[in-house]
Amino acid sequence: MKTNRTFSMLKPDSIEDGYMLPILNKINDSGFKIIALKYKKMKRGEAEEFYSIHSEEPFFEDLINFITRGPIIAAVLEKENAVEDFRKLIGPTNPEQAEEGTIRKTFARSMGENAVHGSDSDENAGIEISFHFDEGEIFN
Ligand code: 3AN
Repeated sequence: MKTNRTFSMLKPDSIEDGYMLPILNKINDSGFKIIALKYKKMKRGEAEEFYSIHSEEPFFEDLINFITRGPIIAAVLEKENAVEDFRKLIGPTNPEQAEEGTIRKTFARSMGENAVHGSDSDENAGIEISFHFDEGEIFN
């Protein structure tokens, strides 16, 4: 399997709950190399673009309000099979359905406030990484 990249974002709930470092540790200890990292607050327009796939969903407004209400941590992670392995590590969108040991089971509050984002395909990983980072901000 090839070494590749995925995009992750620690969402405002996990920062508010004091889980920034525990989650970064868990990611590191699970074999992902953190090759880019940024602490930032997303602007409304940025969030609407990032989540444009959900623009017709009934939860869209709540999602945008949530993701822009406080800072996030954006990260680029490198590992063999990064996208799939990271989705396994975080667990499903609804933390109630997540297995013990997954990030969402341990740290998420709810379906809407589920602690962390992980790209769902290599294609989207590429799009999401370049949305948040210039190539010069990525170190590997
Ligand atoms: P994931 O983050 O597991 O890939 P997506 O991309 O389908 O999930 O959804 C993006 C975000 O939108 C989720 N992380 C969650 O915060 C929110 N979301 C998705 N589905 C729902 C839902 N049915 N109700 C409330 N919020 C949702």
